[in-house]
Amino acid sequence: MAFSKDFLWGGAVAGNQYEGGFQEGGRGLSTLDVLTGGGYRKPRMVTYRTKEGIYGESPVDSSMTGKIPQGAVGCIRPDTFYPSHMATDFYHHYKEDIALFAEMGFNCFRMSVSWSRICPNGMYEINEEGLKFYDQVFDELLQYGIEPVVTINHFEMPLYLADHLDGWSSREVIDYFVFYARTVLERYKDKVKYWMTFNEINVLSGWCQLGIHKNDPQTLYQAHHHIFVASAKVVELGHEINPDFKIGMMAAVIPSYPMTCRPEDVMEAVRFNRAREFYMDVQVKGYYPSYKLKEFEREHVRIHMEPGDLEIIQKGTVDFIGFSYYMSTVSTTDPDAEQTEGNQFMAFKNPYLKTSDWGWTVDPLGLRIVLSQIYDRYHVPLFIVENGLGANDEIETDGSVIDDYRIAYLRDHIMAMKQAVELDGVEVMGYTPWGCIDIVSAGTGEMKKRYGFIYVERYDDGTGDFSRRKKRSFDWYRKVIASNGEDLSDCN
Ligand code: BGP
Repeated sequence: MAFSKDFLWGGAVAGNQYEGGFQEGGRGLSTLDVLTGGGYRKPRMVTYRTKEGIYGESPVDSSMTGKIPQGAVGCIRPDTFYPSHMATDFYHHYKEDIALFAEMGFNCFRMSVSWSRICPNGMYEINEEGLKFYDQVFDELLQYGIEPVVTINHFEMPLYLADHLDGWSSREVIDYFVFYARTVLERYKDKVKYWMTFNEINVLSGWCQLGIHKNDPQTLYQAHHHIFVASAKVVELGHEINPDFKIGMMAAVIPSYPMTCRPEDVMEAVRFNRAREFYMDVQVKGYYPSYKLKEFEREHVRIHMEPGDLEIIQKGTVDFIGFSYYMSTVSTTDPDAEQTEGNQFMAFKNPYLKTSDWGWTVDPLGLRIVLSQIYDRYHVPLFIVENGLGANDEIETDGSVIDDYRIAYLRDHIMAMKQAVELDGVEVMGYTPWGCIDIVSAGTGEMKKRYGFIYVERYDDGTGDFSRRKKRSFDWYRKVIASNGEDLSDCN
């Protein structure tokens, strides 16, 4: 058998995309609450109000950057639809959803805790009702033997911190974040063992994700430095609270191949891949790598550090690397190379590979390649905490959803993961496909872009009764888990 007996099989979601209940139970507002829906090549919008009281909106690019003018505050407009407000209403459906996950045989479930549900304005006030909600969710999971895998921060920040402190550009936010993290680590120390600090740390940018109003390299990297310090403090603190905690980092892994064997293309791929490796070097090895320090020098980026920051980073290295993997790209110096959509950025088209309906390059072998490369470089356990196919699922006249394309995508990726374990000796802890139940897309704000094994009747015009139905992939994945990844055959 390729996978160990305690291999973690489950699924993954994020608060702002599935939880809903945005104004229930004392929750405060978060930056993502003022993000409208969008669509394929139709940007989501941030809605805001200027100092003069004028409403405005500005587009969020594919990297979810989003900008609002200095002095303006994020605001909800009464005439506008915000998909995350109800999302897929896990807030009221969690018992039903968890029962379905248990039926599939999940032994883990990756979810995030909402900062503004615990600390409504992001500061030192605790909302007991918010804590109780997650108590109930974790208890429900544990009753079925499902381990929660918790992301402490998935792409959002309390609106108050963005509006009043310019988000992560302020050093003070480190203390607020550590306070919030301490609150959840202590509260759930006997219920949750697996944690990740920041989702896809390597792509965080702009107002929606970081609360910053400028997105130039100086502001961005200073904000990231604060996040590194905050994350390292939380890792150390977590290990003090419960030495059995496994606390990981989380990165978006989108490997890039050189388009040709021209050394310039190869160097371009090195540059592209380093943009991600930087975050792993800091959080796993515990230092700022030389190639990044040189880049800072060239770009005139000066990170302001307090005495002790580097020691904090060194001490707070993570126990494992969690990562998302959906696609690969290619690197080229050819300005006319054909582009295609990508996860949070425009990618280049690989002539050897197909793309999904949303333009993302499908590359299962790329998963084996990155698993080997990352493991060789860092020698820590790896956890694939996101992988999946966003597709336009249709309900047939008999009520079924036949998502064979999703089965094929996941089968090929699980096969590649298995080869990495069996043939390359990579230590993989677990696999949690993304959006195991349909949720709102982060990039496009759509419901139409579905990833789940479970279909949720919720649509982009705000209609739908939130009822759940199993797709064909539901039974397939149940069989995969039951056989610990040995039986990947279709259920025909
Ligand atoms: C990752 C994010 C997720 C998720 C996923 C799929 O980058 O961590 O939050 O949404 O991508 O992206 P999308 O929802 O845009 O299809």
